[in-house]
Amino acid sequence: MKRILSGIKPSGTLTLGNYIGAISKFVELQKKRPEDEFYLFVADLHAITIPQETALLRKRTRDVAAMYLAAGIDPERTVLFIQSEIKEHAELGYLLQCFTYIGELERMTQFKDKSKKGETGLSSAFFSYPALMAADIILYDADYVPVGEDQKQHLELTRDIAARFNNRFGAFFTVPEPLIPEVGARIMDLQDPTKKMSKSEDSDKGCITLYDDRATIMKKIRSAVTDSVGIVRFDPENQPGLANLITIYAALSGLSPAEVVSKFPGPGYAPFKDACADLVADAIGTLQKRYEDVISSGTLDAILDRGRDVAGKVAFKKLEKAKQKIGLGRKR
Ligand code: AQP
Repeated sequence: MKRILSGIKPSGTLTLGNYIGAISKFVELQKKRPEDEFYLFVADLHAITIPQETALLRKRTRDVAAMYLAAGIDPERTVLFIQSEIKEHAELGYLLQCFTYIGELERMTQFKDKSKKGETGLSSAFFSYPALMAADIILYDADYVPVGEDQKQHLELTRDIAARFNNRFGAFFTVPEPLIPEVGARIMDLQDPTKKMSKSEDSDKGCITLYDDRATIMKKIRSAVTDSVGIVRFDPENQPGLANLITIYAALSGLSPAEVVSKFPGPGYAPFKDACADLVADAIGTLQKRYEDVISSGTLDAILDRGRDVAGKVAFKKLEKAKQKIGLGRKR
């Protein structure tokens, strides 16, 4: 039996990128692997590395949990919890900072991107957050971590930190492996296909959120930036905007990009864009209905309480042992 773990930070409104690259893949994995254990958390401690508004953060935290359920995770087979409700994450995060080099953190793309943009007032937690992310994962000895492409580098650092700890104190943490989807690992902004679709960016037109209505989705996809070639081809290098839409279509339909292309012999992009918009609007519409059902069912808190209790016990034991290995406190 393997343990599979993933998380999303409630740092903005969930996007189609989060759904395709992470949430839907987690659900698929759970269906495909009935023998495995699934841990899923809302990474609210990560969200506050950038300033958040109190009430909005609380709402988004519940929303992420509800959206996972709406997407079809099985609450009976998932330990679903909120990161900040298990204090061991922060404590192990600190301990792992002591096993992480400043140079490694400086090389993280997310940090470099923000620094390059000349953003000032970045918190030290934003800098050190990959160590907390490592803690989130190895605290539970997760074997596999399904994530989108943008998290690959953080996963590699997690593996290095776990291996470093193990080299020093003997085999203790499981060294996790990332699971990155073949299709949809990096959904791009519809207005700027060189940029990832992100929940915390102010790109309203380029970003489809999981709360957009049908008309908004149709409009955003119809006005997505493409090119003047006029032939539906999957060519990410020369037709990046179109390739992004084909990827979205492929991910939601289960077809390969080549199969999607063969459905639209052209000329022009309008029929393809309309079909893509319909597919996205249907998928998000279904998700929204199920989200309403989850919220009105009133079961969310009980599921999160159970998740907290189960994850809390595992986390407590692992952290205690880690502290003993390091030599902290008195020997027990
Ligand atoms: N555009 C994307 N395409 C595919 N997958 C994506 N993910 C994020 N954006 C895309 C995946 O969704 C999960 C969410 O991870 P996160 O919330 O911890 O942070 P993130 O990766 O930084 O996501 P965002 O949406 O870009 O958030 P902000 O704007 O707050 O930084 C991960 O598995 C991620 O790979």
